[in-house]
Amino acid sequence: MKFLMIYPNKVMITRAPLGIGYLATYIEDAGHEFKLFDTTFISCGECPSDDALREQNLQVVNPDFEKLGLVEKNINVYDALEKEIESFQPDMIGLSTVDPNHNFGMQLLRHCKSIRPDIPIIVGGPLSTLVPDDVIVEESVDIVGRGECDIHLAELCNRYHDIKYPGVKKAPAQSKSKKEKKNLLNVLTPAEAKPRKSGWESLYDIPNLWVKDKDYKDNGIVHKNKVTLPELANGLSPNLSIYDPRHLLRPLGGRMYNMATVIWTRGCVFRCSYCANETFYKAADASAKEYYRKKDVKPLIEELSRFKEEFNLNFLMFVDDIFPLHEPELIDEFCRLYKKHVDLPFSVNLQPRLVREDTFAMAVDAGLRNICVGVEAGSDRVRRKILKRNYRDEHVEKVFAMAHKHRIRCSSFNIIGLPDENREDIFETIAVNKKINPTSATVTFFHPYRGAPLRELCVERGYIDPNQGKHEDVYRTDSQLNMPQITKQELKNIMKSFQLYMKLPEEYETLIKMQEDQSSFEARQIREKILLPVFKKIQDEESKWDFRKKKEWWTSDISGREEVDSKVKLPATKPGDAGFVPLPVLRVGTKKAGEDFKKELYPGNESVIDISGKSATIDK
Ligand code: B12
Ligand code: SF4
Repeated sequence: MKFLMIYPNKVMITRAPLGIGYLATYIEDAGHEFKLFDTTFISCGECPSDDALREQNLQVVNPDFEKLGLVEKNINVYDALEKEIESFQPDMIGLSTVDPNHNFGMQLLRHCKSIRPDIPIIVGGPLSTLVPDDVIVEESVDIVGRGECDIHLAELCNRYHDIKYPGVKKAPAQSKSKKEKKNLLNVLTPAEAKPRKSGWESLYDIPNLWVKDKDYKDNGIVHKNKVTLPELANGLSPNLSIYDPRHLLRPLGGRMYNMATVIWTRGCVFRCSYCANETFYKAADASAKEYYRKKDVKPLIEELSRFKEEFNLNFLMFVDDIFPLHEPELIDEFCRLYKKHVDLPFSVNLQPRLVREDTFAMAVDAGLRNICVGVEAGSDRVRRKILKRNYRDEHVEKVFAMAHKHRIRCSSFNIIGLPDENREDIFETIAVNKKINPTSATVTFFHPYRGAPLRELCVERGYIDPNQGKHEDVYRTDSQLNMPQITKQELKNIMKSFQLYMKLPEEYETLIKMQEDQSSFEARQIREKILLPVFKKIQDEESKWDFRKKKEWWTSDISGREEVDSKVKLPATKPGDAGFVPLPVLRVGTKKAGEDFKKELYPGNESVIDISGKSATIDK
């Protein structure tokens, strides 16, 4: 049978989602046809792209996306979907959603149902796992998939094939090795082996699925099955060839890479309150420990080296919630094989508590060149009490010190606008970032996505409406919380200035504060004419990382060495201290300081700026 999967990516967020990739593999492996309808490169609304939003908040420097074809096509997405259905003639339609794209996904499904009411529809993905009741009530939805459905969606296709094409043999399964096939069969539960009912009723007992009764409209019955966890050790690889190759074109530090997002482990042992992790493992009735699973190293390496060849990759981005640096033996095996068979620079996500010096050094030796670390909040109170993240500043500082020592790129991840967080708390986050000196700091607004325990607190305190449904693009653009201690506008202002506070020397603080509220002409002038030019100089330094070239160039050189060997000139990289390129020391409030500013920051028309006392004024 033919399965059409919809990926309703409304804001152009590139990177191929692995979940859909795995489902494609297992469906094809079971002998069915899989097609993806991906809206990433179709214009679906007014929201700017994710990368554009990050650039607006000074968090990254983007290459020219348009030149590289990374643009949204101006066509009607509903017409495009209709055409796809007409030409592919699917037997079943699937949709994969997370909270912010769920509403849009549902609009697409309603359209599908209106033109082809005969095609059954299944919705899955993180949102369906977290809040299945919110999904099953939708009229256009027939089945909800919960948890990791690698095996069970394929099983649904098998059974639906038998309903729709009784007696017709489906194409043979495509698993390449016997071992893989055995693995596929092993995961099927005894429930699947018992004698089945016929017709739609034969779908009622598939693990992980909630299936509407054939008489649902009259009796409202939903057949709910338990969520099981697939065994990962020898699992199949995701099919990335279903994606538009532009998903692999990713910027890092201002340069473009042919980069695949890949994953070694699934799950996480922590239970931070703003994250869906705890709700995920509870849905599967598992402990955090059981939920954290890994693929065996050998099949993982085979997968990565195959991807490298197939997609001509020059960088790998591991998206594991926590890369297993805390398991030395495993890392040792991984690093040895990775160096030999993959040999590409790579990036990982780390939890500060789990980082060890020895495994960190091994990973750097194998090609680790970028780390992403959740700092989230600088205030100990906010971090521990609100976010339920139990580590101290020292843990964070240690990880970034390791990155600097090994001269690799490092990003901090930060959230502002958390429940009960005030202005002072946010400035503690800025202070920690100043101290750890990351190459780049990603900052987002807290958003209480459905399924995160912290959402309940927001509802309880009246910070959000319990039925709040507008989730699109909020996490980069706006806070959605109405809190007494800080306004949405102030949060927006701080977001716009976070990078300036963090990267410019303290002497600039008065000026930065003066321009936080950008509603006046003066404030805009200070930002554009004084602060941004200085900031750009610092940011340019970050764009000089180049992992695409010779291996020797993968690490930075903070001592300013110009060459690796006599024939090859290195770009002048100083990323290890990228956040703090020496700037002229300014003494705000003195005549000398005013002159310094004029010369350094506003060459050509020095008369426009007058700095006196603690405040600066700009002549119009
Ligand atoms: C990697 C990742 C990303 C990457 C995706 C790139 C990539 N190549 O995968 C990037 C950075 C782009 C990303 C972006 C976002 N992410 Co994200 N991301 C993750 C992360 C860390 C891992 C996802 C993953 O690969 N899991 C492994 C695969 C195998 O699992 P899976 O994707 O869930 O797929 C399985 C099941 O869900 C199911 N399934 C999936 N689709 C379908 C469809 C059907 C029909 C069926 C039956 C089953 C099914 O079967 C799959 C195979 O087992 C998760 C955290 C997590 N633990 O899941 C957050 C997570 C999914 N992200 C989240 C969010 C909020 C976002 C953003 C909205 C953030 C933002 N505002 O920008 C965007 C949305 C992007 C988009 N348009 O979809 C939230 C979702 C919470 C929620 N309540 O919905 C999560 C859960 C993290 C969290 N904070 O809790 N993300
Ligand atoms: S460490 Fe990361 S993935 Fe794990 S629970 Fe916390 S936020 Fe979620």
